[in-house]
Amino acid sequence: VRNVYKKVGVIGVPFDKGQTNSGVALAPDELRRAGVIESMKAVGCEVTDYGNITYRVKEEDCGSVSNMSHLAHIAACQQEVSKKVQEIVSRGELCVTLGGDHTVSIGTVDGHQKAKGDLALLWVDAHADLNTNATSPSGNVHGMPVALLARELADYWPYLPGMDWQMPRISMRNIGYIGLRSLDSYERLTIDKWGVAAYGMDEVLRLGALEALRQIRRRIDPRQRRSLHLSFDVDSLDPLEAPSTGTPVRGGLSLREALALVEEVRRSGRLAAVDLVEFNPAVGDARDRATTVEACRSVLRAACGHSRSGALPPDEDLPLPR
Ligand code: HAR
Ligand code: MN
Ligand code: MN
Repeated sequence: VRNVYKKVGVIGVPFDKGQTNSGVALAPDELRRAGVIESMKAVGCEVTDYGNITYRVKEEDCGSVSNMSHLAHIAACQQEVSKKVQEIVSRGELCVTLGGDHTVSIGTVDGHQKAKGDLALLWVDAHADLNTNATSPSGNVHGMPVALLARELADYWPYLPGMDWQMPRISMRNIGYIGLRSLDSYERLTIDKWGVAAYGMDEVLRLGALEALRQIRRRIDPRQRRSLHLSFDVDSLDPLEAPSTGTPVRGGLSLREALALVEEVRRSGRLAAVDLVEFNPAVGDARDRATTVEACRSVLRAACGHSRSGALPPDEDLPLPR
């Protein structure tokens, strides 16, 4: 299992129009500057950095939709993200996407789905990101990606100009949440109505993170055969561990819990795509930024197969020390 996805393809998506804080678009280059690509290589993976996604807004797609900010930019950017992720996953590489705000997962999940068909989506987040434009308290699209991806919610959306490439193809049955602690009332209603495998911080405390994950995986992928998509919002972590993010909520996952989760998902051998989103280098001071970068680095290393309990060297015949 350790050798599955030895090849890793990284893209950056410097996209910040799903929310209102500037700075989250700086994250991919900030993470590169901090050497996270080298850290992933040090785990033993062959890592290709495909650079940052660029896009152009098409005039004809500029129709606006109420309570949904910057739709034309989101539609154009996420279409490019989807194409690139589809290409990387099809090549058999673990696709690592450095966001950007959480709207980038509209593109990454779509691209992964187009490459692999049936997938199971694990959404690690303080928030459920399950609003439609009709229920969102903010109009910020980073609070809506799951609602755009879910098949069961397709009828709750108006026509979205520019989004024809995107099809809501994932069932609520195959979506699991862990780390939740800030839900809007319609998000709660949606989770209850469809019986979504949604585990908040209360369940993490009651069951333990690993038991919560085991239950989620049994529910979203009962036959253990789906391709796994890990969408990791850094605000799932406690703000003490990841202070540089736009909508921090106290009482979150410890890095210890998050790494155990990511290591366990990786061990499944079916992890094909990872999103790391909502790191905002402009929030907080230099020390906050450094703390958050280190948290991101360790999450990415775990996704690439790093084990905190140590691993055999790749060739397995190191000479004994004399
Ligand atoms: N639920 C709120 C909204 O829809 C807040 C969403 C906030 N942010 C995120 N998402 N970082 O994970 O506006
Ligand atoms: Mn999110
Ligand atoms: Mn969040």
